[in-house]
Amino acid sequence: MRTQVAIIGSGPSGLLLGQLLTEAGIDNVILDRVGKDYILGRVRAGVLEESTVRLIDEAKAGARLHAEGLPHDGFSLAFDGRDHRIDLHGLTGGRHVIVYGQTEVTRDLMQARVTSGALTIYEAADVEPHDFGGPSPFVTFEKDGVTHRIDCDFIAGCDGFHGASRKAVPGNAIRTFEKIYPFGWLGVLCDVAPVSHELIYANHPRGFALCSMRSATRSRYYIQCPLEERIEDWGDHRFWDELRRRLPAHHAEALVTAPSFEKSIAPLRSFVAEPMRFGRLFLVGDAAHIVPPTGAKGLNLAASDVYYLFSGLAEHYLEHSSHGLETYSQKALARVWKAVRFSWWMTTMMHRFPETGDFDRKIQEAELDYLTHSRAASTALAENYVGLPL
Ligand code: RFL
Ligand code: PHB
Repeated sequence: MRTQVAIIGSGPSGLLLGQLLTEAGIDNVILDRVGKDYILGRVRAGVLEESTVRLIDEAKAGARLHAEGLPHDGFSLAFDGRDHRIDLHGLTGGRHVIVYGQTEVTRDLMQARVTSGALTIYEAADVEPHDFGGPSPFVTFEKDGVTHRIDCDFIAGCDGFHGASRKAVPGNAIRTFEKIYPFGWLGVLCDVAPVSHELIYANHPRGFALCSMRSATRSRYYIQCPLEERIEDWGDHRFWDELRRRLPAHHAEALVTAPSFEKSIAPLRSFVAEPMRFGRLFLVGDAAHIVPPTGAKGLNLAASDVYYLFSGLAEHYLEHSSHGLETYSQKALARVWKAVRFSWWMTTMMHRFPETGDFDRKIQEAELDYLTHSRAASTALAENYVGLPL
């Protein structure tokens, strides 16, 4: 088999890139290790920047997002028992974010791909990129006991943090940077109206909590927990009790609960691999970088990588210029590091660190006080949250 761009991974970055390429008339094939239902069963991000929405529109997959997504003009930072609203709209000259789940983005992109007739191969085992240092790369995989080969011009490694693409790069060609946080997030999903119409990020002596949502009738709640916690030990009652304790009293009283139908613990990590291009192999999204979810940047960064790579590929095929592909890694990493910094900063400011002494705690209090009382500081937070320019 032959295609122009072989895409490894059918998460949001692989699907978005595939749809943009298909719309531009550039042939592509997507391969994923798992099946469609498994991918749609993963519950992840929920906040989209406007530039991510524009790209989904360009991929002709934005209709449901515009009908059902919830525009948010602000959110609350809760500490000392009170809400401190960050007015995203007022501080950024009218910008906002859209709350719409990653699962739904993925579903819409999958549907657009089916409509366009482009090929996706699910349950492809042992996917491996080859010869990307030279002019004729190819990808091999196993399907139904048979080994297959796809020859291509370029390979896009959109296969997440644990994927095969980054692992295929020789160790001496790549540099990685990592920070592991000493806690995780325990998250639940349930069908009940959200406690507030805006997101609440709470810093409390018992730990961080986040009240988010997927729609007017579906809530997503998280609490900071030690990494060694076991999900079996967290019945719904214990979760709701702990969440209430971490919220300002008026929210705790207003919280309506329902049985959760998804519950999981995610570790928090910052990670960047440099560069993001190795000859004809390009790393995209979580394959190249991970941010802790506190800044809601993971999915949005995946989308901005896709924007730079798609622009480079379109320039290559339609304008016969290699400039965009040559500068991909540099452009993507400049935006990645700013989001890594923002996510690290939000995480540091909002969580309780087990080893923190009195001095660090006082600094955290001063930071929150400054942030919520200085327009300049609030503006810096708001412009990063709605998304820096591409
Ligand atoms: P994905 O979504 O991980 O998709 C990668 C796809 O590649 C496939 N794959 C392979 N295919 C072939 N061969 C292999 N060897 C393969 N290995 C993997 C996988 O099956 C999968 O389909 O990466 P992508 O597309 O770059 O998208 C990135 C986003 O998913 C990610 O940044 C966010 O979801 C991060 N993230 C969150 N971000 C937020 O902004 N807010 C959140 O609340 C939030 N929660 C989360 C998250 C990520 C999580 N992970 C990765 C465990 C919660 C979790 C649990
Ligand atoms: C979510 O709704 O899952 C969510 C929202 C905001 C975040 C992280 C996760 O910062």
